[in-house]
Amino acid sequence: MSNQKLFNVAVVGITGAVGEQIIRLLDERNFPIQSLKLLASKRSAGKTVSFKGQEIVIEEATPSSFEGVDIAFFSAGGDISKELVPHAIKAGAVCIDNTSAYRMDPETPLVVPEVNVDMIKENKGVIANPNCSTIQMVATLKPLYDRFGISRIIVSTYQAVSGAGSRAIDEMLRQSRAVLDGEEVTPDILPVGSLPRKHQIAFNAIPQIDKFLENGFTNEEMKMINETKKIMGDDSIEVTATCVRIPVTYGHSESVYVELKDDFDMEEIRSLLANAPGIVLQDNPEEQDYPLATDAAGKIETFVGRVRRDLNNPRALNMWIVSDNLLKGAAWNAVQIGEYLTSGQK
Ligand code: NAP
Ligand code: 3JM
Repeated sequence: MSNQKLFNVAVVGITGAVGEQIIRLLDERNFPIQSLKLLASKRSAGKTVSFKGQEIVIEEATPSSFEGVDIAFFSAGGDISKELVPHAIKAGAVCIDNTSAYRMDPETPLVVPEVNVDMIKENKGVIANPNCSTIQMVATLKPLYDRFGISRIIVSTYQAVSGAGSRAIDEMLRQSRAVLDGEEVTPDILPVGSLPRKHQIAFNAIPQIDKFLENGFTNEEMKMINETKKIMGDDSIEVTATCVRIPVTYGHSESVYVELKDDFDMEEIRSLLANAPGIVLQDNPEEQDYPLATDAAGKIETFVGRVRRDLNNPRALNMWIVSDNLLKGAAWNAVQIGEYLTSGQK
């Protein structure tokens, strides 16, 4: 008999693409659960989800859902987090929020455990999980930052449709079948569910993720820019991003150009990446071996390859970073934070 303390856990957004992965990881990792409350919208209330051989009935998430809850995972969109996180905190829960609602709040730690695990203990009831594209990039660049410093990052992303939720996965599959069958395609969700203009994702690349801001960048691009500085704790890093949706189901890929502050040799760069926690160096061009979304899907690690010195700037590198956006990019990073809380390492 283990005498590990057990926790009352709630998951808000359990029927979603992220929520589904959170519960799978809680099961696989044997998260120390005393009781598990599964929450979603009114639409899902009454449906059941099986967890460790038990059928758990989904309840509607309301302000009074959090009585007795110790740890609450939120992935039901920013508005739900803004509404319900304060109630969960009041009820005594620590919230791990997957949405952008609290990420840039100066009082809220924004945590990637491989980068800034110490920030977890600074929480005042909510810990924010960064954007998926940011997480895999900062986790990979952290050892290079610590050793050489980083002055600039230029990133272009190739993002999977699952990042836009389960309905976007269905839409890509439906459109792909329609194109192959020579039928007309009627876009319904992408690029942004809440905006009226839609574009075909099947056999296409859409240079818009989230809405446009006045500066010409999209909100997703600004998340990468602002969150990278906050997580690294360094506002001096110059970051620019172009975020693109492509017809891949799971796994975001990123082409990253990074300027370091000091001279480096490639052997040391490779060794730093190969030994970084949570990172797999997969870089054997002679065997045409490099990270692929199809290989990274379903894995919790982040994969980096195509690592090469820039031809114009000898202090800069180019690389290709791939990770499962629903795992390290969302559910795994959140459950990892939960594991720090439950292990008392906070
Ligand atoms: P999704 O597949 O569309 O699922 C949305 C979930 O939210 C469903 O469980 C849905 O429940 C629930 N929901 C919707 N309205 C609700 C309401 N009024 N009250 C309670 N629950 C409600 O989306 P997803 O991809 O899982 O993403 C969910 C959220 O997680 C996103 O909106 C985003 O904020 C965040 N996210 C974060 C990352 C990251 O990188 N950290 C990545 C992806 C997403 P019903 O089935 O009952 O409608
Ligand atoms: C990924 O409805 C919403 O507020 C969710 C929008 C969203 C986000 C977000 O801003 O929280 C969809 C997909 C994210 C994210 O991780 O930033």
